[in-house]
Amino acid sequence: MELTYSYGHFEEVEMKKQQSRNGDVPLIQIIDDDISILILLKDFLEKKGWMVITNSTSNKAVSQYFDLQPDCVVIDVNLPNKNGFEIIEDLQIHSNKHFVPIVMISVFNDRNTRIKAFKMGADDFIQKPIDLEEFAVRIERHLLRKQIYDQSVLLDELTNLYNRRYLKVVYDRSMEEWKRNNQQFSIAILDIDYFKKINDRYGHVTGDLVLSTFALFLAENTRSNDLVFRYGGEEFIILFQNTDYHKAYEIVSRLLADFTTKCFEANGEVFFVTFSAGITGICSKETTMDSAINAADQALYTAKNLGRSRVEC
Ligand code: GH3
Ligand code: MG
Ligand code: MG
Ligand code: MG
Repeated sequence: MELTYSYGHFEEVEMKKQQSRNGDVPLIQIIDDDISILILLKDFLEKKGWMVITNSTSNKAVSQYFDLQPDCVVIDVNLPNKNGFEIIEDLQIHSNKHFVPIVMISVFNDRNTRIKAFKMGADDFIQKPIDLEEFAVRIERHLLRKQIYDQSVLLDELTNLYNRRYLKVVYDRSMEEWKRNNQQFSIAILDIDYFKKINDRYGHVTGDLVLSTFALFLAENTRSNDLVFRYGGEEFIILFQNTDYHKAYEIVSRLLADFTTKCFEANGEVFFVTFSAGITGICSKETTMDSAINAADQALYTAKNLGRSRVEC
C-alpha cells in the first residue's frame, strides 16, 4: 500500500509536480517500507524548504521517479517485493541519461552491502539510525552537484553560452508565455561570414578566439531576457522575448554595426569579422521551433546571397 500521508496522495503529487516545475525547489524522493522513517525524514527535509515525495513500496516508486524527475532519490536497501538494488536497476534501465544522485539507506552496514550499493550506482550510503542533521547536509551536497551538472549540460563549452538543448526548453516556455499573455517573440540566426577563411589563414586557435569574443559581445550587448545560444559551429541564435521581428531587426542591425568595428589581430595582421543574420517573428501559436528556425535560416540564406554582412527578415 502506498503511503497516503495526511492528505490525498495524488493531489499532493500533482501539486508537487506543478511547484517543482515552476519554482526551483528541489524535489527529493524517499523510498522506504518503514513509514515512521518516511515521516521523520520527510518532516525534517521539508523544514529545509525542500519538497519530498515518499513511497513505502517499490510498486509506484519507479513510475513516480520518471513522472516527477526528483533531484535526489533516497532508497532503503531492504524493501518487500523489490529490494533497493533492484529499484536502482529499474531506474537505470529506463535512464534518460540525466544524473540523479542516489542515496542508499540501511540498517545493514556490512562491507559487502556497501560495496554492492556503490557498484550498483549509489552515490552515498547512510546507515540507520539516521542522524537527521548529517543526512540533510549530505543531501544538500548531492543537490548542489546535481544543480552544477544540470547547468553544465545546457552550456556550450567553448563560448559558455547556452547550447542547442536549452533552446528547446526556452522556445517551449516562450510559446507558453504567448498562449497565456499574448507575448510574441522573435528568433535571429547569426552566422559569421567566411569563417572558414579565418581558420585557414590564422589557425583554429584564432578561430576559437573569434567565436568566444563574438559570444561575449552578444551576451554583453543584449538584454538579460534575450537569450543567446550557440547553435552550431559559427552559428548563433538569439531568442528575443516579447519582441516583434521589426524590433529584433533593429537590435541585430545595431549589433552588426558595432561588431564590425572591432578589430582582431593574428600573425601580425589586423582583421575584421562580419556576420549575416536572418530573423523571424513567431506569428502563430502553432509555429514549431523547427519551422521558426527554418524561416530564420531562409532569411539568413538571403542575407548571404545578397553579399553578407547584412540582416534580413
Ligand atoms: P559563410 O560566409 O557562407 O557562412 O562561410 P563560412 O566559411 O563561414 O561557412 P562554412 O560553413 O563554409 O564554414 C564554417 C567553418 O566553421 C567550418 C568549420 O571548420 C568551422 N568551425 C566550426 N566549429 C568550429 C569551432 O568550434 N572552432 C573553430 N575554430 N572553427 C569551427
Ligand atoms: Mg526496509
Ligand atoms: Mg554556417
Ligand atoms: Mg559562416
